[in-house]
Amino acid sequence: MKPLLYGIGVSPYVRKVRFVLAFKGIEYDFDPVIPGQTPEDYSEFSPLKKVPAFRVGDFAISDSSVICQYIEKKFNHQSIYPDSAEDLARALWFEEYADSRMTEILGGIFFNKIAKPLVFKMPADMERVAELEARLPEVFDYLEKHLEGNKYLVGNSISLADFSVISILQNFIIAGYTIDAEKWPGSAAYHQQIIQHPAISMVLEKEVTEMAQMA
Ligand SMILES: N[C@@H](CCC(=O)N[C@@H](CS)C(=O)NCC(=O)O)C(=O)O
Repeated sequence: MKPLLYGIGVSPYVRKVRFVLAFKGIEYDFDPVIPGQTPEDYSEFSPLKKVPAFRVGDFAISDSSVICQYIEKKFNHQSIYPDSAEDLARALWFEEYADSRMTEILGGIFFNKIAKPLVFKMPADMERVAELEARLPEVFDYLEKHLEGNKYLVGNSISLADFSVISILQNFIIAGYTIDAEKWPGSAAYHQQIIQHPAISMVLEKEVTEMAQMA
């Protein structure tokens, strides 16, 4: 029986798990669950009623970070976690940074410009968008320090750090933005090359198909 991932494609937390599953070559079924409209029994394994949640047989668990660790331990494939203690800590930090500050700023822009009008049928709050746009340098200056001349955020291979950061960056791209290559050349170059990675491009292409089917 294939594992089952619950969630929606545009959630950066769901996308992170999808990158990890694609990277490890794990086939899975996808159960579309919209936050705020979760099925009755959903809170049994996702008590906060958030997406994603993940099931293997009788076992189900929620939270993208927990799910990624579960997948790592459960399936014996190429690791998403760097080997050395320091690089592991760095990768976990980038996951935390993507899930918190990047989601606050980039995800906030996406929520106000795209999700509010499309999903919640409310007008985009452009004042809030402008406030968040003013904070973009905080994020990209920080990423730039780690990316200038580097292919990956941590070490010499792709890791959970990249999957986490690219997940939320993708919502920024969907909201109609690009990374300013004049101000942040390392981040722009990194983004351009890493989205060609098979695990990442496969998931992003799948999302486009799913969105077209929903339209
Ligand atoms: N820490 C959680 C965050 C998940 C999360 O906030 N998901 C959002 C969708 S992007 C959600 O389900 N929100 C619904 C809610 O807050 O009730 C994770 O990493 O999975």
